[in-house]
Amino acid sequence: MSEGDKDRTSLNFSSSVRLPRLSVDQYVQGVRENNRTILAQAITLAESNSAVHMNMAQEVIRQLLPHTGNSIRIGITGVPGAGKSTFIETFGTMLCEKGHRVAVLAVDPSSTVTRGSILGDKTRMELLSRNPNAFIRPSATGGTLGGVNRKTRETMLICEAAGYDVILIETVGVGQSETTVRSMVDFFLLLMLTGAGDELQGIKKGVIEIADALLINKADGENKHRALVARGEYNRVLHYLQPATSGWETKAYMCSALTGEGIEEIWSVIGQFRDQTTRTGGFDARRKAQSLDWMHSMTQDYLRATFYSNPEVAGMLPTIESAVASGQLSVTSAVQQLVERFEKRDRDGK
Ligand SMILES: Nc1nc2c(ncn2[C@@H]2O[C@H](COP(=O)(O)OP(=O)(O)O)[C@@H](O)[C@H]2O)c(=O)[nH]1
Ligand SMILES: [Mg+2]
Repeated sequence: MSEGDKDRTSLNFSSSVRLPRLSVDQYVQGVRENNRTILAQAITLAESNSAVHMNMAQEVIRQLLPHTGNSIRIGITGVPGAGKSTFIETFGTMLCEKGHRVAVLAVDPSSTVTRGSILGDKTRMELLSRNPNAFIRPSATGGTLGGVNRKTRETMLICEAAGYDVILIETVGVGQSETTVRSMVDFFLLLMLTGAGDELQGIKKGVIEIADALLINKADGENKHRALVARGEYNRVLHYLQPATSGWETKAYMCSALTGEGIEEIWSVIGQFRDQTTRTGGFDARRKAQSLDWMHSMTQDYLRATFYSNPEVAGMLPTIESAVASGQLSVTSAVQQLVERFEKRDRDGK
């Protein structure tokens, strides 16, 4: 059995929804005391899709809420192989040595079966995963990105209530996951590689636009010179782009996750970011806007699900669809009919 398989087995076991019979108070107290077993169970509770668990989790989170928010939330993205896991190992270990408490979470909507890429990466986070000041949680299985989104946000809050003051959220660059992570963090870090000549390969332009820093990794050995050149090129490109955070200039930096060079620097850049945006009020304003966006997107998810799972709507949908497809019914009339049916059923008392 390989290391990765062992991880998978034990995590699958602990991730099953068989949970101990703890009361809400016991969850809250255990999390507040950073009892790691209870912390992990509280997250599992929040990740569960069972209605009973969800209700209980909401009460736990409600009670933890006054103790959340005291952290810097950092999103980390980059193409596979950019060195995200290696970076988190080096960066996280350094932060623990400085006395911080570091929680590592992952958003990976692609891995509904394997519980996330972080698992296979645990071997790359060997030091960090054994550090008593670090807590590593593989990505939630949510099915949809919306589900993963909710679970990751709630996991983040639970970790903050347990006293973790640096939250690192890793995401693989697939689909919308970068935008999702951007919407839940204070600082968004894009890890990059120097390609042989084509520096912009593999990275979607939109991702550069939502980053607060570009970090060219693997600036070691023969690659160091190329990294220097790339840093200059990116800085020129960035000069023409609107920064992701107003009042903050997005710049390119370089580091080696392997040797640790440049790792201190990026932490001090994040510190400057925090000081600067706190002074201008941008830090708190973004967090408030993120909470409101989250509320609205959860409301939309809820309404969409309620609408389409409504038996009356579901029943008439195929007919309406074919009428629209064949041009017999206008889209506006179709929507009107569907919504009327939905609302009528609502009025009739379900
Ligand atoms: N030379 C060098 N190799 C690195 C560095 N960071 C990561 N790597 C290597 O790059 C490969 C991919 O790293 P990994 O952390 O798994 O990337 P991820 O897919 O983004 O999580 C591994 O073989 C690492 O050892 C670095 O700073 N310098
Ligand atoms: Mg990785």
